[in-house]
Amino acid sequence: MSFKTEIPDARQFPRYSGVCSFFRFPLSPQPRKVDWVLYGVPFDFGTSYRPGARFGCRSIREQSAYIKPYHLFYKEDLRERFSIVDGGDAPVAPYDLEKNLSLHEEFSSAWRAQDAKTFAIGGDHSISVGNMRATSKALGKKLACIHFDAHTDTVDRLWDNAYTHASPIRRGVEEGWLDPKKSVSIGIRGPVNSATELDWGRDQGLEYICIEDFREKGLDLLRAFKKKIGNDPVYLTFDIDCMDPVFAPGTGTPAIGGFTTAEIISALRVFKGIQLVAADMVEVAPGLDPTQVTSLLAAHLVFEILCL
Ligand SMILES: [Mn+2]
Repeated sequence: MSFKTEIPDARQFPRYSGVCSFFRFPLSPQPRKVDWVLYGVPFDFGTSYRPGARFGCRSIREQSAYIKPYHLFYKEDLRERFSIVDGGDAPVAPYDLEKNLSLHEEFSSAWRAQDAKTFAIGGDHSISVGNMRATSKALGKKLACIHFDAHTDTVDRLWDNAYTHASPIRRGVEEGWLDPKKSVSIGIRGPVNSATELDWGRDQGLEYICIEDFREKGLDLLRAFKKKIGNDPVYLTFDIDCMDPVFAPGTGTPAIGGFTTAEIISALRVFKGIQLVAADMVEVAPGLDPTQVTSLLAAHLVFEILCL
């Protein structure tokens, strides 16, 4: 740990005061040697249905102000385990999906060059490929992938675009950043466009834990996958629409019958101890949720993921 992560004392500086950063961690627009950098990617031009995820990172920053650093269940303090900063927002290229990914990759790579683990907070799901590229290139190997989502995200093209929010898993595998035989998509559910929805992924060796599998066999399926990936470096990508819209209404493509808050916390905790090297939280569209509970949940889940 290169420096001590300082958070303003909430008894002196109330949580609602000051300039907003993720979890009130120090802001550091310049890459530096830290264990983790959290940064925003305010981009949603990869959205196919209801837009608004470009405002996700700002809203998650705001809601994260209330999250305290000590994990009661793991008995660990984030500040003592890691040096963490808020790296600000990656530059974005509105209207240009591919250029946006290049800018994101460059931003993420600058942090990886300082040996920082990179946590991207979107934005829509198209942004993930930028962080996958930077991480896999920096480590010189393919990454195992834990993907929470209602959707497979293996669509080849939407209106001739290859880099939309419906295709990050497909591009990640095709471009060689993800190892499909060490990848799982958790929370998948219908209705879908056709009977062949899962075929491309299965042909690559990708594992699917549909919500019905989870309901029937529970956490054992996740434990088995954890065993399979062992000590491999892992990319965790979390699409908030894996949650039931009752718990996370603020997202562009909601799907009923998803995880409850209690279920997702248990599911994530199965993965305690994995070799997590990078992550993202995507598809929070705060304008669709006047209560902001979606952003509050996303902020808590970022905390849970960091504590893995
Ligand atoms: Mn997705």
